[in-house]
Amino acid sequence: MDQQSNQTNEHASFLTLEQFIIDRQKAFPHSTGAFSRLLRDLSVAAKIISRNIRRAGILDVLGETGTVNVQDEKQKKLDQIAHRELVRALQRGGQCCLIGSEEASDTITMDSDRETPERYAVFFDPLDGSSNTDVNASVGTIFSVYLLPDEWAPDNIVDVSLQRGAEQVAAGYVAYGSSTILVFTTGNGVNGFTLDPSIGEFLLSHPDLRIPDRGTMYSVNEADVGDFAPELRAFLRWVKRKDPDTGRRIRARYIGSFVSDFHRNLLGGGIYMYPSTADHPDGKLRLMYEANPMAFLVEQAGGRATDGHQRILDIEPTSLHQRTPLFIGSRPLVEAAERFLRGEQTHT
Ligand code: AHM
Ligand code: MG
Repeated sequence: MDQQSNQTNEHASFLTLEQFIIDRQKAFPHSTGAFSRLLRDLSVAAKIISRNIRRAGILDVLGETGTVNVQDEKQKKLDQIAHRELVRALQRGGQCCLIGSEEASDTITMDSDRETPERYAVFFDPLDGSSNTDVNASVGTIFSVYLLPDEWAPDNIVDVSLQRGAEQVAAGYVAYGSSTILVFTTGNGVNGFTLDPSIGEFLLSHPDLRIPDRGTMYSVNEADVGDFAPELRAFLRWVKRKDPDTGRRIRARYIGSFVSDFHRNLLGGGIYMYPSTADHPDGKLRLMYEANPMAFLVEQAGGRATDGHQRILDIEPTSLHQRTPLFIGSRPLVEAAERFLRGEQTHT
């Protein structure tokens, strides 16, 4: 085959995200064009954010804005750009009537298409791990989608939008790493799409992702170990033992960018932990737009997510920015962590 036909056929076997959405529309929770359009809007925002990140060093988008967000964290320019692009895409699309973002103190309500029967609420962390952007390490966007219950009305919309993670109709993330990959679930398994920048399309590259049971990596900020509960320290000693079956030790991997750490562990098997610490007594990660979407994804991939005692998806939310301790990844490793935290296991 000559070089030209090789290039022409390069994408022939890959399904685009749009084709996938159309093909699977019937399997989507509410099987409507509105839901498909919402996913497409999110993917368009992801492409724009990806383009900004890829050219960050040559555009004036690195560094801080001089402002802090509601959690008193310094905002990066890219945090604000990512937030703005997601809000714009959802506003343009008209399927979404409420947004909760890490970068906005309150929920944002908007006029959505009054003809549309479904009303979606979307929660997102526009740019997770954004402290990594200035050093060219990978970052990500996390999103979580709910359908508002029938009883919603303009005066109760904020209250009814805070639902348990188990009610999510879709969730996903975009990892801006050595390539840009969008991974999402609608409750029917997990699929990953790699962005081909030359044609501007997400292509199905990781169909039906399953997290391996045998975890080969653990991810935690071990600088905080002095603050960890004794039960968690015991679990860490156990997890680092030589595996009696393989004679091998687990490896430590921690980027400090939840999306990237999660994505790596999803593909290779492992456990990510952000427990409560002295600085973060309730854990650091936020329930509505970090823990819940990743918990939905990991369960759909065969894994598990808890706060150490309770399934993440069962936690009743009380506020938009509430935090939770998080143990997420391969089921056997997360279950072992829970046994230690409950005091049922104390040593190897
Ligand atoms: P962010 O949403 O403000 O970026 O914070 C969340 C990030 C996660 O991506 C990452 O896993 C964690 O904070 C790292 O925190 P630490 O530096 O305490 O280990
Ligand atoms: Mg974050």
